[in-house]
Amino acid sequence: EIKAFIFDLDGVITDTAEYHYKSWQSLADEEDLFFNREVNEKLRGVSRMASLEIILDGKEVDEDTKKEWTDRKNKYYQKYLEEITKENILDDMEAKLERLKNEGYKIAVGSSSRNARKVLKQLKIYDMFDAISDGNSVENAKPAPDLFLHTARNLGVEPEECVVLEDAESGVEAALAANMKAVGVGPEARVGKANLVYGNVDSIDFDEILEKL
Ligand code: G16
Ligand code: MG
Repeated sequence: EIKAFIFDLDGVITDTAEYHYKSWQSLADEEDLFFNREVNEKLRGVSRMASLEIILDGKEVDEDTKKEWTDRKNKYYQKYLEEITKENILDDMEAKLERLKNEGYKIAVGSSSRNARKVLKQLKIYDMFDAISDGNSVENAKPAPDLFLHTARNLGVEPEECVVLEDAESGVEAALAANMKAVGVGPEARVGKANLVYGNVDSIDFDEILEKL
């Protein structure tokens, strides 16, 4: 029996990927690192430091420099976050969240981002959620199941009673590793391991999810 829905943030509720992209691009330009949209695509759902490692692609940099670079990227990113408003909620996601709440389901956010709470406040939906887990909540990032298990514990439900909505391969893997049902948002090549896949946020059908999972 499904009792809760756990939503990824970037790529499911809102599209902050573009701001992450621009922020990494600024850093890469300043530090002469190879970066483009194709590399950015690999950073979907990946934590901040792991993202830098993907960009570095084996290039050796000392820890202090890595820390300075990720801090600087985050400073750029946080500037973009100031611009975010309700308009940045994807499609009719807010109506969908409200409907689930009204039907008695618990709703939560499970995001890799350490800025997730700030983003939710900017979107003016922070208070809707029964639990919020972010990049500060657990040590092991997606694809480890820890973040979603932490969320289920906070909601007071069993992992088997949770449905996770994710746009990243690492997030789908994390949900399945947590013994939860996974709904993928995006192309099969990326989220095809999920129990149910929708091409985009707009086509997510909660009646179908409740019927099939
Ligand atoms: C998001 C993004 C990732 C980003 C990560 C960490 O994950 O998809 O690209 O690297 O958060 O963000 P921050 O630097 O703000 O801690 P999610 O899980 O919400 O899709
Ligand atoms: Mg995501």
